[in-house]
This record gives sequence, C-alpha cells and structure tokens, in this order.
Amino acid sequence: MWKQRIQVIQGDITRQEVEAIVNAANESLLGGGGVDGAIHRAAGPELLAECRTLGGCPTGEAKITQGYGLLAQWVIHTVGPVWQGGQHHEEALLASCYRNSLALALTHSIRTIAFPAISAGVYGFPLERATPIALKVVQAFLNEQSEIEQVRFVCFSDRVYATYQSVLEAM
Ligand code: AR6
Repeated sequence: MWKQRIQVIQGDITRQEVEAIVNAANESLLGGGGVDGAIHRAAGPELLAECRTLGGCPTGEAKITQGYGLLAQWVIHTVGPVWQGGQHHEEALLASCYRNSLALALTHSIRTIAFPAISAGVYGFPLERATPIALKVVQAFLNEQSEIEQVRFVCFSDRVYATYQSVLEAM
C-alpha cells in the first residue's frame, strides 16, 4: 500500500537519516537561502564545489550530488517553478520536480528519500495547491514501482505540517 511508504514529519531536512534528501534549489545550483542554504551549510563547501561542475539545472528537472557532511549519502537538487499566478505551467513544472527527483533516485538505487515543500517558500507557490501535487505524484510513482521504500515529507513549519497531514488523510 503506497500510504504506508509515505511519512509526514515536522523537522529539519538536513538532519534526516535517509539515503537522499531533495534540495529546493535555483537554476544556478550555486546555493541560496531557505532550505538550499541550510543544506549547503550542513553539507559543507564540497557540495558547492560539486555543484559548480553541473552547469546549473532547468526548472522542473533534477540533478544529483553526494551528501558530504550530511547524514544522507546523496542530495537530489531540483528547481521548482516561481509562482507567477498559475498560468505559466507552474503546476506541471512542480509535478515534474517530484517525478524527476524520484526517477533519479531509482537510477541510483536509492530506497529512502526526503522532500521539502518545493517552491512553497521564497518561490511563492500556494501551499494549498502545492501539497496535493506533491502527494499525488509520489502516490502514482510508488504505485508504479516497489524499489522506493520510503518517501518522507519534512515540514519545517506547523502550517506546512498541518497541510500535508490533512491532504494525505483525505487521499
Ligand atoms: N528543512 C525542511 N524544510 C525547510 C528547511 C529545512 N531546513 N528550511 C526551509 N524549509 P524555500 P523555494 C522549507 O524558500 O520556495 C532558495 O534561495 C520552507 O519553510 O527554501 O523552492 C533557492 O536557492 C518552505 O516550506 O524554497 C531558490 O532561489 C520550503 O522549505 C529559492 O530559495 C521551501 O522554501 C527556492 O524557493
């Protein structure tokens, strides 16, 4: 059952003991604020050095690096869309972030992965719209394959945590 492989927790993604954590990056992949800044701080300067070799990442796609100082062995960097009102393919691009991150995890035999609420911070994607997209893409992906054992949504705030819980309960 897909739901048993999904976990919603409140916490800091940099402290998760999973094989891969997902970073909500920007197209440069050279760091920033929010969860991106926290991940780079926790991983150390080697992460930025590897990111510099990647040549950036288009919105909706994902690239992988090692985790360096993190507990996680891998970091999957994905670039969420900036919310521009909803008429600029934002929903499809956000779905692609989750799908491409999971596909990259599969090709690296990663079985446990943690996601932040991609685009729901500085990029301004309304949480009420972002959360069902995240959960539905993961649901569909888990139903298609059995290699990924656990997907953890790490919610930084009370509001994000409550939203994920209620959307998941209703599914
Ligand atoms: N663990 C888990 N979630 C976190 C953490 C953390 N340590 N820190 C923040 N969040 P944001 P975006 C939550 O703004 O909207 C960066 O500068 C946060 O509360 O980090 O995709 C990049 O370089 C929110 O719920 O990412 C880009 O330029 C969620 O993570 C831009 O921000 C995402 O918020 C990307 O914006």
